[in-house]
Amino acid sequence: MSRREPSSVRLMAAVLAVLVVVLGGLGISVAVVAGVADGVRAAANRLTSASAALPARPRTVTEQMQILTGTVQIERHIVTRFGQDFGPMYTHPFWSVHVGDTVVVRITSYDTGPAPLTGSQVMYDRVEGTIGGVETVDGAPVRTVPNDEVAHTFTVPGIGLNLPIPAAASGRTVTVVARFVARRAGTFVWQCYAPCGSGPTMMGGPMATMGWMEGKVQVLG
Ligand SMILES: [Cu+2]
Repeated sequence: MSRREPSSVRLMAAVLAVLVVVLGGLGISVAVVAGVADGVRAAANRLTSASAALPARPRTVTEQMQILTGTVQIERHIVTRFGQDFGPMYTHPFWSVHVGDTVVVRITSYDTGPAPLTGSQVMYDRVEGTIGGVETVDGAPVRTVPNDEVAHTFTVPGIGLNLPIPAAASGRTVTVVARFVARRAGTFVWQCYAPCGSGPTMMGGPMATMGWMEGKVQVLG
């Protein structure tokens, strides 16, 4: 008996040691498998949230505006907007795009009266900030519009975009089309820099009224 006890103790110790090693190994394996599973789940979550934040882009969007003048043309807007005869005015003065969008701006003007740029605003007869540095006027690409033919501008200083809009020929419309890429998120005021309004400087009335010769472009991130 005196020799048996130590040997059985040794045996039990050995069994215990084996059990500890096996169970320990199992534990590590379980932990490793759980860790890997967690990692895979986290990666999958990251992928899901990343793809949720990124709808199919880049995309091309078109924003259409009109420049209306006179009571007849703006009549349908008077009731819904300001209740007074107040032209000229841009339609669709507030619009939103996304960062990365290629934006096609299409402006059709009914205004036949030029409003030449004066003083420091003469520089707004140049096309700025568009793809290729051009706009088309009734389909013909141009980089500038002669100052004495400018009737309005569509200018977004915060984006560096400037589109001079020439006066339409009598009884006609003129259509300006340009493309730009929205690169920075934010809300940017646009305005017309041609003195097409009222008052001594022709910068009053619609020129000073949000929704007429000024509005906002929102670029969503
Ligand atoms: Cu104007």
